[in-house]
Amino acid sequence: MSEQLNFLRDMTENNPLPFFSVQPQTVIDSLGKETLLQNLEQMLFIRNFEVRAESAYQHGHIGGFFHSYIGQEAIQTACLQAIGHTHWFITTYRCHALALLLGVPPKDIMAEFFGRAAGNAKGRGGSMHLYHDRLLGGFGIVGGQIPIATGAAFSVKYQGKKDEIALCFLGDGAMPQGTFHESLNLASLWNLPCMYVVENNHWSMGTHISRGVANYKHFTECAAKAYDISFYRLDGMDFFNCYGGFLVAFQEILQKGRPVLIECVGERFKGHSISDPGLVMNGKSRRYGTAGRQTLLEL
Ligand SMILES: Cc1ncc(C[n+]2csc(CCOP(=O)(O)OP(=O)(O)O)c2C)c(N)n1
Ligand SMILES: [Mg+2]
Repeated sequence: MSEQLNFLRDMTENNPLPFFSVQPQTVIDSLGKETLLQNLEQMLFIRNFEVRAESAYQHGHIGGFFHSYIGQEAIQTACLQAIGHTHWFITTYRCHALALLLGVPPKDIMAEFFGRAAGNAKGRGGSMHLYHDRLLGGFGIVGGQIPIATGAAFSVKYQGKKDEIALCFLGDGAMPQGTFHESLNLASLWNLPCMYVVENNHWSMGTHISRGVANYKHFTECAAKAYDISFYRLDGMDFFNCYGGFLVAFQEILQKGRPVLIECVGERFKGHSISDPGLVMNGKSRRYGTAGRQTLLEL
């Protein structure tokens, strides 16, 4: 087994770093059966929607890029359940799930994929650029969304809105970017109500995190420490852990008026995008995400 695959095994199967502690039974008791079933349905809907869209792409009906969120559904579903919709949201090109969760009609997203004028961005944006009342966009430039989220948090604070925050999803590959560091610095200095959520799926396109991020196991936590920001590590494959962690982090932002940095450790089950066959880049036939657990089955 190559060095790279050893790193992968280390991150996914024997991750020694502790997750924020959440008792699943507490989440079950507080949300109740109906709400939990709604969340399960939501995650299944996101997955089926993307499977259908991928099929349309493979039949040549959809052009351009297409980045699937399959495997990571628990993160944004639990987050929205925990913090609600009345905030400012921004994410990467992997934006289909967040758009669906925030209420963009599925037919508007599908029409956008097909390049139709009836699409969410009038057919001009494609799958990476979806918007809604509170969704400031999916972004194609790695790290490009982070300063915009920071600006949204500044605006929320400037307007004196005490129960709103800005929420920024980013990939692990965006952490070495200057935008990440400049944003954390300003958010800390200016006490901005921003939740930065790193969705650490261990890969930036075909580059494993161990080859792109120094001190990769501790980088996120160290960045939080460097900028004096609270840090939470959550299990991105566990709806209950994500829900509990997001809820506590959200309450902390509202109470302290300070940013938090969250790392959700998870996996994408597909390649980087639809044009990536999903094979780890060392020529072996191991696929992304095979060491992972099935969030949907567990819920
Ligand atoms: C500034 C910039 N550099 C490079 C790229 C090419 N690129 C697109 S996605 C990507 C990997 C990003 O990985 P990560 O942030 O971990 O997000 P994930 O795809 O895993 O969700 C790269 C390098 C880009 N879009 N923007
Ligand atoms: Mg990644």
